[in-house]
Amino acid sequence: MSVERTFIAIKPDGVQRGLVGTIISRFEQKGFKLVGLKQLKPSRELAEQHYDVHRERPFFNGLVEFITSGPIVAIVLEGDGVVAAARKLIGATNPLTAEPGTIRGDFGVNIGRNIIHGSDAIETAQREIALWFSSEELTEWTPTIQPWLYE
Ligand code: DAT
Ligand code: MG
Repeated sequence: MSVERTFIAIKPDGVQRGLVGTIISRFEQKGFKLVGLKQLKPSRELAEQHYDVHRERPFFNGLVEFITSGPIVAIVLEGDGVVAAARKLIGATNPLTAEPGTIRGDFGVNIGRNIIHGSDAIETAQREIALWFSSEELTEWTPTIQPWLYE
């Protein structure tokens, strides 16, 4: 059985626009297991660490301002291939070019307000999960539908 996990964050625009339930539903309906879920207003330090790879980019300060501007919903999902599959459900970085049917494609119009974050690789996911969650905040559990999701 897989223990692949990814880190998802519903950004302040997604929370303010009332998209939390809709977005969580998409991952649940796909068949991914929720193992971590919390709402928080991130500190500047946490946001800067999360986006450390973009520190030298011109949009970095605006991005950190935005992410720290209000509550976000932090999520850990588990399942086979969940890192790449969640990125696919999320869609391209720019919501204007993201395919319809994806979260960004269906709900966004601007790259600076693209609703949701998802880890881009397994190693990135491990780093981000450790940054946002303590191990006690993650729940090990077996959904009763598991035999209907995995052979
Ligand atoms: P993704 O979130 O799809 O992994 P990324 O890691 O390249 O995209 O960038 C992180 C976030 O930074 C992205 O979700 C939105 C913001 N961003 C990226 N490129 C940008 C740009 N050219 N202008 C403004 N914001 C940008
Ligand atoms: Mg990224």
